[in-house]
Amino acid sequence: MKDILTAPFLKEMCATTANMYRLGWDERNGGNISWLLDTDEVGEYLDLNHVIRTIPTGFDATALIGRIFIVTGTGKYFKNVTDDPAGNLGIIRIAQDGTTAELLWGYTDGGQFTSELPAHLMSHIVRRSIDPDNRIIMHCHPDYTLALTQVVPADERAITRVLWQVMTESIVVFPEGVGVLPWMVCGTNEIGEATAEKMKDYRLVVWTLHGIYGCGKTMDEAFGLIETVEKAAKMYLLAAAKPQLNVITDAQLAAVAERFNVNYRKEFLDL
Ligand code: 2HA
Ligand code: ZN
Repeated sequence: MKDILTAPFLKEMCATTANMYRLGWDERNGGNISWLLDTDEVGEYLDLNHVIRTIPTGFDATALIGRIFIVTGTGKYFKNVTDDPAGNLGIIRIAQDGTTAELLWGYTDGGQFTSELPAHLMSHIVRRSIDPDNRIIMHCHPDYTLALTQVVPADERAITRVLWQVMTESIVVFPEGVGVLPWMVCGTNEIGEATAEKMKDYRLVVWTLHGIYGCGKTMDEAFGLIETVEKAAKMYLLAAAKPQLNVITDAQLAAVAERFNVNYRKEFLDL
C-alpha cells in the first residue's frame, strides 16, 4: 500500500486550498471542495474494505453509490489543510443505502464533511449527467464576486452581462453565463437542490451575498472558471461609481464568441 500523503490527489487538494486561502477566497472555515476520485487509484493507497465509521448525509445520493470523494471537513480552515491533511480532509464512499457516507480516511478529530455536502453531491449528480467526466465541485467566497451581488440585481442575465461586458475573456470562458441564486440559508438540502438545478444550465452558480460554485473535470477547470468570474467582477468594481464610458458591446461580444467558437447564451445579448 502506498503512502496516501504522496497521492497526487491529496497533494493537489493541499495546493489548491492553500492557493485559495492566499487569494482571500476562503476566510476562516469558508469554502469547500469535493473531488470524485478514481476507485482503483484510491485502492493503491487505502484498504477499501476498511470503513473507519459511517456518517449519515441526510439526503439521497443513490446515483453516487460506491463512489469515493475527497471532501474538505466542516468547520475546517483551508489555511490549515497542508499542515494537517488528515485532520482537515476526509475520503468518503457513498454506501449502498445512498444516504450514508463511509469514512475511509481522514477527519481524524471525529469531524465530518462540509455542511455543504448536499450542494456538492447533488451538483455532482447533475453535472455528470451532462458531462460524465466532471469530477470537481468547488465553493468559495471570492471578494469581488460577493461585492458584485450587493450592487447588481440577483439575476442571471444582469450579472452575466456585467461580467461579459468588462473583460473580453469572460464570454469565451463561460459562454453559458452564470447561474444566480437569491440569498438562501446555506448548508441545507434546499440550497443544494437549488444549486444542482442551476447546474443543469451553468457550470458556475453565484450565491447572492455568499459566494460561488464552480465545477469541472479537473481542479484547474473549476478554479479557472471561478478565477475568471472573480477577475471580471474585480474589473467592474474597480471602475464602479465612475462613468462607464467604454464596455464591450453586444455585437462585439457576439464577435468574440464566434471567433472562439463558443456556444454562448444568445438571450443574454440584445442583438
Ligand atoms: O464551509 O463556505 O457555505 C463553509 C461555507 C459554507
Ligand atoms: Zn460558503
